[in-house]
Amino acid sequence: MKRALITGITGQDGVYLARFLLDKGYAVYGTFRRLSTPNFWRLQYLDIFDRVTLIPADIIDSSSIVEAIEVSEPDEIYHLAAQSYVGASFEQPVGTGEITGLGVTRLLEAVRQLNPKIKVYQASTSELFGNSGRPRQDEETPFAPTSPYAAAKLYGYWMAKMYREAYGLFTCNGILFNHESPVRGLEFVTRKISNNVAKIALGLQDSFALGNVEAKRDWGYAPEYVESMWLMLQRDQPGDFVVSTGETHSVREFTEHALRIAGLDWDKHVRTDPRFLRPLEVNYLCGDCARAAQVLGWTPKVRFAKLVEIMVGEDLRRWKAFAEGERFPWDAPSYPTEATLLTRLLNSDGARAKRRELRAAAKTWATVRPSARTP
Ligand code: NAP
Ligand code: G4F
Repeated sequence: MKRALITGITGQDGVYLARFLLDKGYAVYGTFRRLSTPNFWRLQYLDIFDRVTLIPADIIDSSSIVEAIEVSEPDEIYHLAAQSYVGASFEQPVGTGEITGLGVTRLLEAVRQLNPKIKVYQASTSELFGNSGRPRQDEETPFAPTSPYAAAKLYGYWMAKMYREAYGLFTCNGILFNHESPVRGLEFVTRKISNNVAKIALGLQDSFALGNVEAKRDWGYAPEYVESMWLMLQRDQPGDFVVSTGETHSVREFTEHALRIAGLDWDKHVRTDPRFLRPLEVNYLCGDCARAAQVLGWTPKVRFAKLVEIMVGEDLRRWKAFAEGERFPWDAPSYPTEATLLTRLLNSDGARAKRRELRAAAKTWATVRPSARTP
């Protein structure tokens, strides 16, 4: 039985990759950070919490990485742990460098010293390209990072490549474009939109605010993207691969489609607020994944419109189910804004009437949202 260690198993990609590897028959180990409040909701949501072995480790602490490798004895390591939010990297540039950048070197050094035969996947990103000016970005496009996050990831990218060339380690950089899902963090724009549209559709809120709605991204579906990580490590030769859909859409288009699904109108419900603008912006990303298609046999299946439908459908279902008394693993109740809304909703005098209203609204949504619960 093959053994895999996933750093950052509690994140979006971590849980989908863990499920994928379990289905392939792997023994899956994953690192988690000690937090004052545990953060295992995604593992529970996919119903795999009991099927993985969790090891406490912080990527800024070399000794804990060594321990994680010694305990798990992996054939493959998927290094996903990072401070992954670009916006926060402007507020915490040093911390982002420590975790997202130097963390890669800590991991590679541990592999080099403990067992250089372990294959390593490094979570690189389309943010490396910055504002390249090219209509499509591929493995040959020059890098031009425009955030502390992207600069830290560029350092990680080069270290992975350097350890491959200098020490013969099997390291692969997956240059993944944005990929989303119902377990995406609420701070990222796609989930922020799907969550707010769901609340508005169910009459719980009037409007919400966004930053730069003209920014364009190449958005894919996370459960598909984790397969490309595994495919990279199954080859005889290590390499670097762009993974993308080849389609680009603006934040405005994503929002418009989400509103359309719920029968809502932009002018009534969406504002822009300069508080959500970044000091520097990546305006346009669109990937060319021809190499991944040719060498790995990987191609995307879920396209833009379907992705928006999956995300809006699942957030609508969650708000409705919670209001009706169902309890399930979900991040929203941990956020003060959302928790306040939920508490008010459940405790108000008109709660019963509201629940009746929600049930009626939900019947309408049942006809427009995706039929299956598709996490
Ligand atoms: P995510 O949901 O933010 O997950 C990040 C993971 O890293 C979480 O498990 C988090 O743990 C962990 N982590 C953060 N700081 C850590 C530390 N100091 N020590 C140990 N673990 C730490 O990110 P994601 O979307 O799954 O992305 C996975 C990786 O791919 C990241 O490296 C990201 O930068 C990269 N990437 C993502 C995309 C995308 O579109 N999603 C695209 C390209 C590249 P907690 O749960 O405790 O916070
Ligand atoms: O959803 P975002 O925060 O993702 P971003 O910055 O593209 O980064 C994500 O994808 C990268 C791959 O390219 C990953 F490496 C990274 O870890 C992360 O997963 O923002 C997307 C776009 C940006 O242009 C942002 O300025 O949406 C714009 N935006 C407009 N209004 C907003 C908002 N972003 C957020 N988070 N919140 C807004 O209100």
